Amino acid sequence: MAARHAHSDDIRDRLLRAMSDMYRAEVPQYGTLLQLVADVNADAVRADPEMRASLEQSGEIERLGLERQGAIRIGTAQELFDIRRVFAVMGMHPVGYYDLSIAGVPVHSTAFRPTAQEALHRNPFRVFTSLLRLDLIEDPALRIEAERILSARRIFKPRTLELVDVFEAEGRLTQPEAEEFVREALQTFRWHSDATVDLVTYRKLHNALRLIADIVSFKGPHINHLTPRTLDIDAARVGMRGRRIAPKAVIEGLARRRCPILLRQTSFKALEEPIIFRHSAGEDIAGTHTARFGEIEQRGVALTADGRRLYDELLASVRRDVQIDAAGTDASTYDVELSERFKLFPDDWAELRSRGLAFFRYSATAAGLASNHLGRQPATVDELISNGFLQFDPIVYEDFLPVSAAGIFQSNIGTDEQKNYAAQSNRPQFEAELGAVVRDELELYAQVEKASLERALKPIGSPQIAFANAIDARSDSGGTSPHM
Ligand code: OOG
Repeated sequence: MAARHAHSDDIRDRLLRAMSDMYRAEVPQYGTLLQLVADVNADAVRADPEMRASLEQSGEIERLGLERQGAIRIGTAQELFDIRRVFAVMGMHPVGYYDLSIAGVPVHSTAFRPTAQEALHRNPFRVFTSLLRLDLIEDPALRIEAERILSARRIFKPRTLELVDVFEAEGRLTQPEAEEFVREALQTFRWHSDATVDLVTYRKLHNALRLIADIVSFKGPHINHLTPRTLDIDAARVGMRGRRIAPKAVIEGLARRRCPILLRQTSFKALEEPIIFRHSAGEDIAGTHTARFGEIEQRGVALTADGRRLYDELLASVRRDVQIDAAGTDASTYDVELSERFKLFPDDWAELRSRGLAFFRYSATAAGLASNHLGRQPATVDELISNGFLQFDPIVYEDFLPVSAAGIFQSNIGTDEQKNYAAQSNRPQFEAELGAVVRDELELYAQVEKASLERALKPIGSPQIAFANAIDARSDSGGTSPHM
C-alpha cells in the first residue's frame, strides 16, 4: 500500500505549533501576549461588525488565532541556501528583499512565507530571515574571526537536511517523514544557553555590535520572537502595560486610522538571559545575552506601488523632522506629526480603491449573482460597484516593512549602537547565495486582485468588458484610475 503523504501546508502548521509551544515554555511573556491578543481580538470583532464581515469574507477570521510572524538571523551563505530549502518543505518561499544597511543594521533579509491563497488561508506563518553582512564589518581581524567561527558550525541536524533531500527528490514527504522533519527542524530554531565562544570573544563581537554577537556566538539561529496579529494594536498596547509588559516608545507604522494600511508593530524590550560562555583553558563563565523580544502587530491593506510611494514619502518626511531616542523622548511630537502628515493619505476604502493606492479582493454580491439574467450589465467595475453587483474588501498585507523592521532591530540591539553603513543594497548577491530569486510581493497582490475580479465578474455577466476596464485602470502606471 502506498504511504500517505503530508501536505506542505500541514508541515508548516505543525512546525509553527511546535515552535509556538517551545517559545511559550521558554519565554513566558509570549504566552501572556497571546492571551492578551486573543482577548483584544475578540473585543474588536464584537465592536465592529463591518470589520468582522470583511474578515469573514476573506477567510482571515479563521486563520487569526494561529497567525504568527517570527524572525531569525543567520551567518553564512550556506546557511541561507539551506534555510531556503528547509522552508520550501513547509511551502514557504522567499518574498521581498530588504536592505537594512540603510538603517544602520548590517544585514539583508527576505521573508519566507506561503504565496498561494489557499496556503495563506491554511496558515500564513512568515519568517523574516536576515543574513549577516560580514562585508560591512569594518575591523578585518574581527571579520576573519567571525567567519572562522561561523564556518565551523552546523545549524541543521543532519537528518533535517537528509529529509530535505528526500523532499526535493520526491516532491513530498510521507507522514512519518514529515513528523520527523518537524521534530528535527525545530531544533534549528531553539535557544541555546551555552555560547560556542568564550567571553572575551563574545565581548569583542558585542563591542562591534550586539547583533553580530547574537549571530556569531551561538549554535544556531534562535527564533527571536513570534508575533501574534492583533486587530487593535492600540488596545493591545494599553493591555501590555496592564499585564506588566513594557512596550517600546512608539508603534512602528502609522497612528490609528479607520482603514488600516500595511503594518503597525510594537515590541517589548529584549530579555536579558543567562548564558554559559565556554572557556578553553578553564572553568566555563556565566554571563548574559539579550536577543529575544516580544512583538505584536496589526495588519492592514496591501498598498500598490503608488500607495507605497505615497506612504514612504510621508513617513520619511516625519522621520526626517522628528528624532526619537530609545527612551522615547519626543514620541508624542512624532505621533502628532505622523497623524498630521498622513491626512494626505486617503482613509476611505472607496477612495483608496478608486485612486489605485491599495489592493482589493472583489466578489459578486447576491444582487450581482441574481443580475446575470437581466441582460447586458454595466461595463465598468465602478458601475458594477455602484449598482451593488460587486463588492470589494481589502487584501491584507502579508509582508514586512524595512523601516519598521529597522526600528524593531534597533530597539533590540540598542539604539545607541547605531552605525552608519553606506546604503549598500546587494540583492544580486543575496539571491545568488539564497539560490533563488525572491518573489515580488506587489506582483503577488496584483495576481490575487486580478483573480478575484475574474472570478467575481463571471457570474455577473459582461465579464470581458468590465474586466478589461478594471485591469486597464489598475495597471495604469500613472496610478490614477480613469473611473475616479
Ligand atoms: C528582525 C526584526 C524585524 C519585523 O517585524 O519587522 C521584524 C530581527 O530583529 O531579527 O521581525
